[in-house]
Amino acid sequence: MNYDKIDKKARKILQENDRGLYTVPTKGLYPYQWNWDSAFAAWGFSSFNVRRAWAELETLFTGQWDNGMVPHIVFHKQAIGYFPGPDVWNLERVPHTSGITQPPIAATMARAVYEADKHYGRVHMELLFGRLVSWHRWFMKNRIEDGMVVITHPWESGRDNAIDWDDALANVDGSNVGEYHRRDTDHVDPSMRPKKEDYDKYLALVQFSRDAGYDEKVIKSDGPFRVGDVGMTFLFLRACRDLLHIAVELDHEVDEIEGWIKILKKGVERHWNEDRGHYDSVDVRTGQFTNSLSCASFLCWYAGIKDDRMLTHYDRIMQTVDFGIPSNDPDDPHFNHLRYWRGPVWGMFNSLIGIGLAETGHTVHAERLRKRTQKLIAEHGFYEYFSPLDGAPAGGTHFTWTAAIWLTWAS
Ligand code: 9YW
Repeated sequence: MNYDKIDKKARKILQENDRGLYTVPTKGLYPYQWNWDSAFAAWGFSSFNVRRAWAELETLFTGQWDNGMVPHIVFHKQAIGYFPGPDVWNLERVPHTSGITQPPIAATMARAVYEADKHYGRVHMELLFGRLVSWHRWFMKNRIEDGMVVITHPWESGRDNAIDWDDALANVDGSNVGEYHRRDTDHVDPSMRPKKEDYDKYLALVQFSRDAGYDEKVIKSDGPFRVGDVGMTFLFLRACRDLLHIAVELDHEVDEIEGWIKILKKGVERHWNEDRGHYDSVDVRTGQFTNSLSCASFLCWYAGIKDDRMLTHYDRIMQTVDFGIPSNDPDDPHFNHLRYWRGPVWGMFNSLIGIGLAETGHTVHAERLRKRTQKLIAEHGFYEYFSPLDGAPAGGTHFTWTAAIWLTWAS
């Protein structure tokens, strides 16, 4: 296999999805700037154009709210083909944004971009640092319960229709959202996307937050969906550690960030589901575990938790499928190998799990995961996700984050 050719293709995908100062996840299906996709894009750009990598992150933060929140989508300019657009979120600010957040991996990726060229990056890192701190402070103030990061919409997790949310969504009434035209299924096979009843609930949650004026206090007291997301907690803990590292490097105060890390480490303990023997999400409205073993549970190592108990599940799952790590345990009766976050394997998720494995000393596991991901992409292309059973490509094509992780990790 000629990897030079694939490297070139990956760079070309980033360039094709580049809208000047931000990158779309893929053209057609996702025509705006998505939060964590952009952080991956910046990481990818840092392998050949550090200047462009900083622009990506800086443009993302033009969407930051006054309260520190960085939204999951920034609608820089009007585009067709995606629903729900800015009119549904109905926010006055410019640039228009959505009203929820997404996994806060920007600090982690900013650190990687900075380390790619410290001389060039110093001033950019200084400028972004304060913005990163205020986003993290927003999380600590509004979204931490028992040390866990609480999501108020499945979209915030980045794993929209994960099995983890099924029980909690039973409390959301999607029957009154009115008529709407979904656009995702115009682009992609509907059997690979969330179902209509899921979308009804996603919209009901958007309408709830919008009607509450996006007031976090009201969302906390009355919100119908509030789940301590194990993936968010691990990613945020990781991001806080990276932010701490940056703070030390730039000679900033560290006490506040160290305090956050302490709280989040307690949250990690709360995520441990003793009955099932794995990290799990928690419905904070009921106090119940979601009893779902997803790819997010394997982010423990990426968060710096040296916990070998998860290796037993990891090895079992990797023996069950040809291409890991599936977004959900294949032994779960709700597993579906092609339906989005209910089974498919995502290259970008593998990169995070693989880095975590390597950093905690599981180098054989890490290398195997990297090689399998490499094979998937090299043989099939830069797809959004793949079947873990036979590697069949699925979802959108020419995907930014799949190209980004090829350049930085998989190749
Ligand atoms: C949506 C863009 C986004 C990702 C999410 C993924 C999906 C759909 O696509 O969300 O309509 O926002 O679940 O993680 O950021 O790639």
